[in-house]
Amino acid sequence: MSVITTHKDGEVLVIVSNNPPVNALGQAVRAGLQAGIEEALADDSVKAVVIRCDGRTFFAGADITEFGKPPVPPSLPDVINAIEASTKPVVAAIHGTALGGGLEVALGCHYRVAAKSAKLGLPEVNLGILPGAGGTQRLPRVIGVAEALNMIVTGKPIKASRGAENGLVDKLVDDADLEAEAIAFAKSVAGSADLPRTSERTDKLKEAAADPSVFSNFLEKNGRKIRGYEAPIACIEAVKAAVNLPIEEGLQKERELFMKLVSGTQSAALRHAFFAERAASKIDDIPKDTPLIDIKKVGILGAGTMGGGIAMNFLSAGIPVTILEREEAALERGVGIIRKNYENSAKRGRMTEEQVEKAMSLLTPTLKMDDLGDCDLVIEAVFELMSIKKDVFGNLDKVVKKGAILASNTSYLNVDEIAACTSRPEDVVGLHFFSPANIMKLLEIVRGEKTSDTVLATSMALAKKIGKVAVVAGVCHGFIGNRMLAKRQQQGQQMLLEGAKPWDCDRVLTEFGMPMGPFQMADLAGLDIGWDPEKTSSSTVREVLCERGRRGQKTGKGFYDYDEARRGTPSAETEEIINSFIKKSGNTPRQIDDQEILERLLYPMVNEGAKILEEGMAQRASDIDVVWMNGYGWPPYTGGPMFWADTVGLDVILAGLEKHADKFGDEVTISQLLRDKVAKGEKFN
Ligand code: T1G
Repeated sequence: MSVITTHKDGEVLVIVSNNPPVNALGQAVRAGLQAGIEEALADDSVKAVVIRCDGRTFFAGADITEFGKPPVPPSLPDVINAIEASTKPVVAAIHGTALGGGLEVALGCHYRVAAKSAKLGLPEVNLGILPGAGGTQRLPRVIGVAEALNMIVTGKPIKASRGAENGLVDKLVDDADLEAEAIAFAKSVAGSADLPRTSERTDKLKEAAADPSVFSNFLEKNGRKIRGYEAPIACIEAVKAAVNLPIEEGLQKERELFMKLVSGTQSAALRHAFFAERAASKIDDIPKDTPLIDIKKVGILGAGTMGGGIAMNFLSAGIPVTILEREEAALERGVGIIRKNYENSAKRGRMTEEQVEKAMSLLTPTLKMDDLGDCDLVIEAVFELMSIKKDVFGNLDKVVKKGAILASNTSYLNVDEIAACTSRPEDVVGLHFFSPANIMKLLEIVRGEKTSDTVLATSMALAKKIGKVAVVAGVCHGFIGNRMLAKRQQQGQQMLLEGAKPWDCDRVLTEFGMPMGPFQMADLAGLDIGWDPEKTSSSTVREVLCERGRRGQKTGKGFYDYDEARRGTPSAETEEIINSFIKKSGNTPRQIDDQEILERLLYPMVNEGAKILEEGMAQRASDIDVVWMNGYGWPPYTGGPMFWADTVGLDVILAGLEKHADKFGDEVTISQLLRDKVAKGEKFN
């Protein structure tokens, strides 16, 4: 069955694509589209053409799996030029998501009819490239430079209704009537001589040609967000070419920029991130048709920062939540923070007042654990102490209905030990959310030894429903993310005693592309996590900082001194404390260069990632990359720690680990998997 078929409806030839799952514009689709246009032009009885897609969406772009392979004609630009050059009107019938090359096909058409629920966008920048089939030249010609610049550089799609306002969509129709409306529209323009070819338009370019400040204003507004990325800059350059060059030269410029980006490491890393995120949702060793539990009601134990954030994920997805606290005051405070967070989102226009009230109406606060009895899932978010966790799960086991999922939001602790406190360890799983839990995309699903397939599959499906990127992790201390983080933090502390300054380490990692370094992160989280003023003994830099009231941003000082706006500056007191420890250690402080700092902070993380893989605590290396890109701000344009290690070269990583072995001591022992891969010349991904 060909992916492209054609049929006639009166004098209209309808070209239909059926290439599941998302009608990607692979070679067969491109060739079919070209043949369809040729068929229409060769048949005198045909007066107009409609292009539409079967399945869940209009073309969602070029076939990303073809990237990096030798191109097979016809190219997408050639197909689109053929559509645009057609002497018979071509109408695009858009539903689902017209993205990338899909929107470029629609821009090559003379008219666009869209279903009300459709979205239209050019997300190529998210793959480290730019629209390479005319999108950067044609979109500004239709909707103007400012909005086109925003769509192309941010990659964010717009709703069809906005398309109807800005001229991208010629007619907005009910989803069910799309094909009929598109054919009727085609019949209404059939035979018209003067077809609106997008590439011939310049009216929407004049304003920017007269006043190019639209570009500098855009950069000023978005500069911080695109720091470190190559593609956004190239996108701006391409749109400038649309304003300043004739269409042919503009298309040429776009192509040059596209070819440079698509063969670069950033795009390879971002494409890896795209597929890694989709792979993470697959659990290799459980059947695809594993039955799922229908989660209609969720219970949250603890209305603190984590409990409140976790609750919001379910409320925002329309799932009722019962939230439990021990004291009225704590409950009121927790519920109050949830409402405030929602109202802040409404103030920023991210949701309506109605949506705020709808979400809050689904929340039931309680002081009685029995009220969690009929929940389908209960998530515990109480203090990170094993004795408390065991106590809570013992009680939950008594009150929550059989068949419900009992989940712990622990960040480190042994989920099997917690599960053993119940009569139903098969129903126990770790659901490790990241703070702020209503914002951070990552969810580590911690698979216990006895966790059932149904509980695991249900957790993965639920994660998608609440908009999380979920990764399965095994039971080990700190699971995937925190286990690797501990190695980085440990080396940061170690280097302080050798002469490195906290702000040197942080600068090296922020220049690498991380949002913050180990010491900025420690100050944000609070230096007193796990610190006991009763038992403190001035035995570490961190203890002395806490003893001196320097407990992080919340106390206005930690490793750094902070001003009212929480901007950190290096602290002389911290330096004096560190120097006293260096003196006590008998070390001779030395200048540690940036490369050594980078190697000692990141190589042990990669090594720990390799151990996580060899122990089976992660299904695949790309899962580790997904954890770090979605939970710890690892720069996606390097693909995550394991992909980055592949680009640096595993032999280089191994050599670096061996070079610094004397400074690592027992903290870092080299993974056998890493050694084996180097020996075989293999990569992690
Ligand atoms: N090519 C190949 N496979 C694709 C694909 C694509 N463009 N889009 C999705 N898939 C696969 C995906 O890997 C998954 O596979 C399945 O489809 C379902 O996807 C010249 C060069 C459309 C919004 O960037 O954003 O055009 O895991 O799980 O959540 O200018 O997929 O099942 O094996 O994501 O419903 C530009 C990318 C390409 C859009 C649907 N287009 N796709 O989301 O399903 S570059 C994009 C998406 C381009 C031109 C340039 C989303 C979606 P599997 P899914 P979903």
